[in-house]
This record gives sequence, structure tokens and C-alpha cells, in this order.
Amino acid sequence: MSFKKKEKYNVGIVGATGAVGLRMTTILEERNFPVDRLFPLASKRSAGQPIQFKGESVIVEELTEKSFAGLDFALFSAGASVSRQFAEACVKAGCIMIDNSSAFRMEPNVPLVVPEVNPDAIGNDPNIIANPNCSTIQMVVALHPIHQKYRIKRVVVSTYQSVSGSGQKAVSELLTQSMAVLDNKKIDKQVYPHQIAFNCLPHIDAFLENGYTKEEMKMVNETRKILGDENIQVSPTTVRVPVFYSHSEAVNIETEHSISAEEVKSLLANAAGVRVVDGPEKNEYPLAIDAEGKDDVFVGRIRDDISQKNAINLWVVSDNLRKGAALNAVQIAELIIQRV
Ligand code: 25A
Ligand code: L14
Repeated sequence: MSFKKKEKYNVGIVGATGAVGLRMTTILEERNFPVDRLFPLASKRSAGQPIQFKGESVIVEELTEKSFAGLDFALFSAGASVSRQFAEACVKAGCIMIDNSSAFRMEPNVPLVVPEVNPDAIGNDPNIIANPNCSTIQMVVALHPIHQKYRIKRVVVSTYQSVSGSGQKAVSELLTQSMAVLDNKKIDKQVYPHQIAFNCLPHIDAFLENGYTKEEMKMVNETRKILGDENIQVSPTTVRVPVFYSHSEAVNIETEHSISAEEVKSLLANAAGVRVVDGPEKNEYPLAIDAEGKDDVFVGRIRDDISQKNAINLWVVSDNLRKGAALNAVQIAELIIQRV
């Protein structure tokens, strides 16, 4: 490994002022990642703005090809085009790129990593590591222990995704549209093609020729890559709902071997990164508002599929900006420094 062990590391955050970038900084601090210096980077628009880190103000700088000199890690969350534009400069500077965008996820030589699921995919000498899509991360954390024990054949999933997945401006759009509706005023649309307040949009990311959206095809292809099994069939429908933070998912799983809800409850209760919340008699099940700000993937409504043998249903909820993005990226950096 050309990466050298140090006591502390220089870490850049590309897209530091965005919804995910802000949480990357907070999570590095919360988890006491050994940061020597933090370098918040963003577009020219945000340069000069202060970011709070460990009780100090750090000034955001404009991202340029020179930004990576002396950095050990750069955590990218500024969209796929920024990642494509700056990947080469980052790697050439000897800086490990942990990329939250969709730019490199399906490249065969780029590891796509969820630390609880496929930590070994990182390999011995990583330069670019891709952070999977948020909906995929929370689903595979729950699927992995089930796949290992019962061998998953097929997954049918519907998502209920919060607006924060599309960044800070979408959070503002839901808020202002909601207030406009309650005030009987005309609504303004900028981020989504339709009103999101008091509505559900079966449309996340662009439509493809096969009638599915890019977000749906990420769930198909990334799930196979992370679980290392090209035979898993995934049938997804991804839906935007008027929720600020956390994605929820209804997941139906069909397995090769005989499975029961009772067994899956105890299996998931002991799985890394999972918290089972399943007390229907007390109205207890995972909720988006409870998952916000937390690290776990919450799983509940665990029940046998009454229509099909060897099949179960789950309800899976997690904070899309944390485990779905910023936390997973920081965990990848932690894995790398533990291994040198
Ligand atoms: O292509 P992808 O991979 O599908 O990703 C698309 C977008 O989704 C978000 C992220 O948006 C990304 O840009 N995203 C990606 N992965 C995600 C995930 N897993 C995810 N969201 C959730 N989960 P974002 O809004 O969260 O973050 C954007 C950040 O990127 C910085 N940025 C943009 N272009 C850049 C750049 N940094 C460097 N070079 C560039 N060329 C961006 O910084 C932000 O930090 P900024 O300076 O552009 O914006 C700072 C503030 O200004 C607001 N703003 C944005 N656009 C405008 C604007 N203000 C005025 N006018 C504008 N046109 C932003 O809201 C921000 O607060
Ligand atoms: O990581 O919710 O590919 O709009 C792209 C779209 C993340 C979230 C990705 C959204 C995403 C997203």
C-alpha cells in the first residue's frame, strides 16, 4: 500500500457547504477521526464562508486542481460532474478520493463499499473508492446478513425518499411550498417538475429508455456489485415523498432456503449497523423522524410473506445524509487507516 500510516491526516471535503458535505465535517468531529487539518472546498460561490470544526472556524476555499496538494483524503459530495472533473488531480496528488457521487460506482476497478457488508473490496492500494447510492446502502445493510444465511433470489422494493437527497435547495422547496399551500397561495417549483408538498412523485433522477429511473437502476446494479452476486434480481420503484430527512423502504425478499420472520428478527438484532424496532403491539416500528440524526439502519414490520413461500417483508429506515452518504464515507476512511 502506498498510503502511509500517520498519527493524523489532512482531509478535504469537496462540496463542504452542501447537505452531505456539512455532515461529513460533523461526523469526522463526532467520531474523533484523526484530522490534522480540515480543508473545506466548494464552488467559488461559497469561498470565504466559515465552517465550524472542533470549536474553530475554518474558511471554505474554492476547489481547484491544486486543492489536493498535501491532502491524504478527499471526501467528495458535489455531484458527478465535479467528481469526474477533479478525480485525476486528486489521485495524481496522492490523495485518496472517497466519492459520494454516481460518477465511478459501476467502474469495474473502483470498489463500491459499505463497511458492514464488503470491507475487503477496498483492496490493498485504493485511489478512488465509491460510496454507494443512499437507498442502496440502507437496503444492503439489512439484506447482507439475510443473503449470507438464506441466499436471496429476488428483492421487490418501493422507496419513500426524503427531499434532502436532492440537496439543501429541495429542503427549502418543501418548506416554502408547504407554507404556500396552507396559506392558499400559488406554489413555486424549482427542484422538482411537480409540487412535492402534500404529494408523492414516482420519479427520482432521470428516466431511462427501459422506463425505469436512474435511481431505480442504481438499486439494481449497485446491490449486485456490493453483495457480489450478479444473480440477485431487484425490482425497484423509487418515490419522492414530502419528508425532510431519512429514506424509508418497503422491501420484499425471496430466498433460496426456507426462511421465517422469527429467525430474521434475531438475525438482524445481531447484525452490524442494524437496529430492530419491531413492536406492533405497542405501535413500534421505524420512523423517518426518529432515524434523523442517527447512525443505524432501523428495521421493523418483519413478517412472513403471506402470498409466497420462502419470502419475507421488511420496513427499512435510515438517515439518507448520514448512513446513506456522509457517515458511510467517513467509515470507509476509518477502514483504510485501520488497515495500514
Ligand atoms: O450528480 P449526483 O451524484 O447525482 O449529485 C447531485 C447533487 O446531489 C447532492 C449534492 O448536492 C450534489 O451536488 N448529492 C450527491 N450525493 C448525495 C447523497 N448521497 C447528494 N445528496 C444527498 N445524498 P448538495 O446541494 O448537497 O451539495 C452541493 C455541494 O457541492 C458544491 N459544488 C457544486 N458545484 C461545485 C461545488 N463545489 C466545488 N466545485 C463546483 N463546481 C456546492 O457548493 C455544495 O457544497 P456551492 O458553493 O455550489 O453551493 C454552496 C451553497 O449555495 C447553494 N447553491 C447551490 N447552487 C446555487 C446556490 N446558490 C445560489 N445559486 C445557485 N445556483 C447551495 O445550496 C449551497 O448551500
Ligand atoms: O447518490 O435523492 O446517486 O435525489 C442521486 C439522487 C443521491 C440522492 C445518488 C436524490 C443520489 C438523490
